[in-house]
Amino acid sequence: MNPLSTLQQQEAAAQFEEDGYYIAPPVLSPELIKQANTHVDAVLAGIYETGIPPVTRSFAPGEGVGKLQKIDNAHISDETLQKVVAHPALGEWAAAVTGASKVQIFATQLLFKPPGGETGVNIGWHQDLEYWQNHLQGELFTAWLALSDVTEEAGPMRFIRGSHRWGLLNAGDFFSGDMQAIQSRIQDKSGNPWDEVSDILPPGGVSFHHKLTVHGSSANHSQAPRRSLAIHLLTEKAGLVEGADYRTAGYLSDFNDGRACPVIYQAK
Ligand SMILES: O=C(O)CCC(=O)C(=O)O
Repeated sequence: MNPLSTLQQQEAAAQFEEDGYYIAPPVLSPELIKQANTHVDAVLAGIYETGIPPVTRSFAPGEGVGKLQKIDNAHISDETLQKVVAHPALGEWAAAVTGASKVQIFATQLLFKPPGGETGVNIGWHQDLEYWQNHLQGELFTAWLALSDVTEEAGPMRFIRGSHRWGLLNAGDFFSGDMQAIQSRIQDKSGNPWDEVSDILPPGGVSFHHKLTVHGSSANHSQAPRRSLAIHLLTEKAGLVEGADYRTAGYLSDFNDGRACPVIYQAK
């Protein structure tokens, strides 16, 4: 990939700061995405190339058909997924949106949203920091990489523009099916208008969102599964909450392990 121009970097950083998200041009090649999907299928089926199982998964292989499959740190189980999440092009954009000199992965989630159905396939409105606040602090954010065509019909992630300025509300719930109830709870707490933006991405496209940006997604009404990797990142301005024991912290428990948490950008 060509290095990003100063203008591209400035535009990305400005939008991230203003809106709490940034939708980048496609970053990964169709060939790599095709390969990645073959390896996603293997991990879903419980075939772990490295011999290391993912840190957690919502359903055992073969179970949870028709439900949202969430596999935490699938990249430790598979060399191709490792290559994808640590791709230097993602690192370049991640550094551009934050202005960071170092960007490192601290966890990933493989999300497989099957088509159809109204329950068990959405992701409730939430702020990511709700799930990290006991263990991590500072500059934390997420790269969300599309592995399939994420159209409006496919149940794309939706951001609430500007919500990264609302503070930590602790009113969300990733696992709730009742989007309307959570929206009301968040709006009651924040008192701000609700401006939804769909994160429409082609395969290989990536978006970035701030740790406080409210986001969620509805059911997949397209014909194909919605496939993605949420790659959670920290910069040189972030670290562990003092005294926090990350080893018992579910999907954060691989924190600082070399394979699970590669550095994907380092300024020269
Ligand atoms: O995949 C989605 O719709 C939401 C994912 C998410 O919550 C995240 O990337 O932080």
